[in-house]
Amino acid sequence: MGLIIEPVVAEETSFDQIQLYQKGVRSLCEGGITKVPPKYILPEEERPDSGTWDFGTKYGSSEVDNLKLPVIDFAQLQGSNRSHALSSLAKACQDYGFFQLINHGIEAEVIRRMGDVSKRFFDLPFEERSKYMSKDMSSPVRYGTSYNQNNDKVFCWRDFLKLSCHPSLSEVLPHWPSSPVDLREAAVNFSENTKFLYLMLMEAIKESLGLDRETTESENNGEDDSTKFEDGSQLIVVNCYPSCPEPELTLGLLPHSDYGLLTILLQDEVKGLQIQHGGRWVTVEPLPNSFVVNVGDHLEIFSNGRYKSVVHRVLVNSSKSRISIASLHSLPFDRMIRPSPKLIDRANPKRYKDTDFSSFLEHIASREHKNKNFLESRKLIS
Ligand SMILES: O=C(O)CCC(=O)C(=O)O
Repeated sequence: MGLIIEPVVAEETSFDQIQLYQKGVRSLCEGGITKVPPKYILPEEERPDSGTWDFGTKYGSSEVDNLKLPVIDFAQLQGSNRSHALSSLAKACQDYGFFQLINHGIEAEVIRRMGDVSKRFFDLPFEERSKYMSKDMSSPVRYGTSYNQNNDKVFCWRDFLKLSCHPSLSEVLPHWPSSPVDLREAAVNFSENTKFLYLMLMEAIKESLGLDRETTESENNGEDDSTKFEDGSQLIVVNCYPSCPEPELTLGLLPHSDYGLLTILLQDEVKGLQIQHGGRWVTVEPLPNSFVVNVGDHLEIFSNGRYKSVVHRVLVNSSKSRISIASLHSLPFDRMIRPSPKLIDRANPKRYKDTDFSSFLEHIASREHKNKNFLESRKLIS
């Protein structure tokens, strides 16, 4: 028989219910629910159609809500049309902080297998998935729910599997889930392919900022700059957003920005991702065979504010569950990220304090990560 959770006021949430929420949204839904439990109900002003950001346009109700992001053709970026593609890339990073990447060169089979195995992972019984639950942020594998289930007052309608790719794939691989049996192979292929894409994109981004290899080498006291990108951190996050009986009351992910340099995101055909653009929330139209790429906080810092890390959130819906797979890239965890000296002058003074990954971890452990509050805390000029 399905488990019915009666609406209760938040402070009366019982221990059993807390235990249930900690197991994640999949488990909650498997019990059969017809209402969103109070733990997931956002205050009215934070709900998807609150009007705070969309000037009264109800989400999903109008064509204006759907956004065709700038499209960057990876093949052009690698070919004779590079300078034109670099200008489009610069414009996309400045004006949107997001773009869709087409002709990326990753084989369709690599993407299909990663999507398929991710779905099968979330279909496993809770007992199998729960083997990978951990509170340790530096664990090579973490299964969990919401954004940070140790801190979040209101829970997000999302479960996740996080696969760290560090310090090396061979070291982390034995810790990754052994079921489904093909998960490790599919995720290794996916991570290697997205890492290559990231390295190529960072080369292009540096060039678009006027930073050639010699400039960045001299900034690093002669150390080859490419090593700091090649040895950089990579985290694969598989997000699962089950269908939700009352999607207008909750969110799959609250408004946030990403911490790293670049995020390369694979979304399935179900809409859900929204970004802040032109003072309102707009839905990113899924584009077949593409990746959504976005600027993270570290790239906003590195570019001294020229490229924008844009706040985004995820809507859920009542009929379809959605899966997205994000590959988050940054410098090695022990490296400082700072504005490139070449991008600082009298007209553009240094805008951010130097920062590293541990300061981000301290930040999210001590408060809710909302909007761009980490980047705000690093600002020298408001
Ligand atoms: O699911 C999505 O479309 C976005 C995911 C996201 O924002 C994240 O993983 O940080």
